[in-house]
Amino acid sequence: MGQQPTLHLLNTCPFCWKVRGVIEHLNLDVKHVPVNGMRLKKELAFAGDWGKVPVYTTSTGEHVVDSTPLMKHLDEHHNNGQLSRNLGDERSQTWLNWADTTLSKATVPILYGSLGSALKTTTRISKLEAFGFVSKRLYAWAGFPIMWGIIARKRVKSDGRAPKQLWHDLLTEFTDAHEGQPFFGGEQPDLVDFAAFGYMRSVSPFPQFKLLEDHANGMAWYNRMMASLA
Ligand SMILES: N[C@@H](CCC(=O)N[C@@H](CS)C(=O)NCC(=O)O)C(=O)O
Repeated sequence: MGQQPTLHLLNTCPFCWKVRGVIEHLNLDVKHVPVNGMRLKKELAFAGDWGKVPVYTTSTGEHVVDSTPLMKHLDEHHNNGQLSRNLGDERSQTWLNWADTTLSKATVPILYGSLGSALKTTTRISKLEAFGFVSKRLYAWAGFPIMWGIIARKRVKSDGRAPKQLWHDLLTEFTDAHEGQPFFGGEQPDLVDFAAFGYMRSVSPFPQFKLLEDHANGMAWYNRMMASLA
């Protein structure tokens, strides 16, 4: 039996949302442990020098890191690899890679792409995460110009599209790749669906999610994914 498995996470981390989707879909009994984003290295030192969330600790005390391998691990150990059933195909490998490289880069511009949205985002994060009293305020107010100025504007500029347009284009590309099926994986979702779903869902605690809500096919798929959770 051993100990209850744990998932060390940041509540707003997109990579954590990927894993959380699989945990909920499989209805696994996993304890969520939110960590303080300002003390990640220290709080995650128990798992070696990876220093990033998510970190999953199995019932036997083994640590598994890196969201995509971690999703596969959960699927293999608790679901007979059903979600990974298509990963032998080139199509699935291509789109899994697309989610982890292209779609993953779209979350920062939508959350921090303008000064107003950056402030909304850091304020919201400071409420959702397990910060200490001082670091909470520091993050909300010092974090937003940093995220806006340095990171997001660079990304928005290098793409050229407004963050909303970028998301709409990506959702169109992705849902077109479903080839008329309800999910990328066909009748049922697979690991590629859960990777993409995690990135999109990580925007859901923020007001900017409404910018994605008028993508009809994207939202229809998103709602089917929500309905697939236990
Ligand atoms: N490839 C990793 C990336 C994880 C990652 O970058 N997590 C962020 C939080 S969203 C983090 O912990 N960053 C801390 C750092 O890089 O020092 C995964 O997919 O799990």
